[in-house]
Amino acid sequence: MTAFLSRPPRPALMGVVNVTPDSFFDGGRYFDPARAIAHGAALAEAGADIVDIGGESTRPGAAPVAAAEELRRVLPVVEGLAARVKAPLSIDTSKPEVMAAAVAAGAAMINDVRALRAPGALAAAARCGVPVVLMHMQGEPATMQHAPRYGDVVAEVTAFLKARRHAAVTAGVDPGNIYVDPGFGFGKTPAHNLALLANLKTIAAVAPVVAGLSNKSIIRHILGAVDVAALTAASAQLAAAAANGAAIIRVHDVTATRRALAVQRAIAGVHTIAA
Ligand code: HH2
Repeated sequence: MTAFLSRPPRPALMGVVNVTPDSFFDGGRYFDPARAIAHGAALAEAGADIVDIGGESTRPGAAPVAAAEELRRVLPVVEGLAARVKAPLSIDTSKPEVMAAAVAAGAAMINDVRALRAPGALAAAARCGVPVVLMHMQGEPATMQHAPRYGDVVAEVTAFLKARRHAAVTAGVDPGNIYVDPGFGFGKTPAHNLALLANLKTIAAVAPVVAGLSNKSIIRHILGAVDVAALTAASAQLAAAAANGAAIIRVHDVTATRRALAVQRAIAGVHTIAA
């Protein structure tokens, strides 16, 4: 893990702030900059090690957002949070101009669901000189859930991430600054998601792993229709499962996830069972 994170005795928690009208879980709730800043500050207060700010929804079916609009959404929030919280900020974007402007405004990490495949993104990330998350996605958000197909999902996602890591290093990104993410729910069926979750350690051989499972459809597939409280509890449990292989866990509810991780750590700390 790079020096920009003081390493906690557990996977680092990345709290999510979606400055969008249409995100699948919290769409519209933090579209107003003041509310987004207050939410990011609350996540940091609750123990988020990183606060991830995004201005374009990537939920299945989401429409693309123009760079000018994305900048208008995220820059005031990056500036406001940089002045207010100590936790490093990450910018969730695929656009080189948003990466550059957000880092200039105080973001300390780039989180790209397209793994720097947009024209100019590799060079922009290299110039920014901050840690980068490279995520796997099959297809594009508008259509990615129509018919995801893989021969061997774990092998194919791992090979993609290895290739994108190589491309990033070739473009000048510091190898120690690279994280990879299998992209749960991004062009994957529930079976694909579970196979990736069960094999996170294979992916961790490429680079430290970021895992985002919070409130994704995998949970509804396992549990059926559930209310928000059950969704939050299940999200925290899935995040704790991902902790077995992930360096960073991306979550909407930092407090619930910290509790689930504390239970997991307590269990892991018991080495012998009294007869
Ligand atoms: N998932 C989402 C967005 N960004 N970044 C990484 N590295 N990993 C993820 O799994 C990931 C991500 C989608 O979730 P959310 O931000 O809640 O929704 P939306 O894209 O609709 O804003």
